[in-house]
Amino acid sequence: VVLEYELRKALEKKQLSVYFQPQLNIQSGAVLGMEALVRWQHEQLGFISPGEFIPIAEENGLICQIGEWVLREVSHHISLWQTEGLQVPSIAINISPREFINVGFVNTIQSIIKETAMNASNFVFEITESIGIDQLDGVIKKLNALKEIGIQVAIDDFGKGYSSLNYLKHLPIDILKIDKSFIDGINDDVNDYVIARAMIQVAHGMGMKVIAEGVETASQIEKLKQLECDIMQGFLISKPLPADLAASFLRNND
Ligand code: G
Ligand code: G
Ligand code: MN
Ligand code: NA
Repeated sequence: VVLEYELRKALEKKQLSVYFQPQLNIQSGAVLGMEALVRWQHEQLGFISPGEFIPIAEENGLICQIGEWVLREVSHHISLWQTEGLQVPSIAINISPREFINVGFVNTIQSIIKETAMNASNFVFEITESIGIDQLDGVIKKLNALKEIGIQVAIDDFGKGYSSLNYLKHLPIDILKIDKSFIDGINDDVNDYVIARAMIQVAHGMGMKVIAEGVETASQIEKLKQLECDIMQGFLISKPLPADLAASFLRNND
């Protein structure tokens, strides 16, 4: 109740910020991307987790304004970093179903990209299985429109929800992100291992790249290397970083 009001204020008063979590090539360690993750520092309440406020924003529709703000903010940082001479990898942005289903979604994205003079190939949009399998035709059309602009599409938290393989079969997806729950058990739980292996095989067979989410141990990296997973992301490599530290990360890994 209060949070909704506070969140509106936070957007106006610029109390939100974007953090960036690096995504590395598993074999070479090169930085291939970073995921943008929104953060909220409240004056009195302190840090409020996106796990808490994103669902509220999805419910009251504020997520659409947050999403536009995140895209502008990310664009701003990309410009700055490029000016500093940094090699900026693609930046992944989480898109909620509520944003995606908006009639004007693609147009809004297109005009922000134009207005901020960005190259669309700087962006990967992460969608989840909850995007709506019942309106598959509409989803496909929109994803194709995004891809025509030059934006890549990743399917996030893969394996956690429903209709997973049906999504892969029908949607124009470039990157599959294996949900952290499978990575957690990849060394100790044979089911997690076998499922992760199958997901990587299926994705590669369909020409997709694979990102392992939530990598926390060196032995997970070893397993993922064996399975020829492409990209890793997780606390072992780096937690999500504020923009200045993300820039340092890019500089140090150049
Ligand atoms: O950063 P953290 O792992 O705590 O994020 C929690 C959840 O909030 C994740 O599901 C993540 O996808 C979501 N999230 C973080 N930033 C954004 C954002 O900018 N937009 C949307 N729609 N979701 C986000
Ligand atoms: O739903 P989505 O995959 O977008 O959420 C990403 C969330 O996962 C972010 O909130 C991020 O902080 C969190 N995250 C990223 N790497 C790790 C990790 O290695 N361990 C844990 N516990 N969380 C992680
Ligand atoms: Mn994500
Ligand atoms: Na995820």
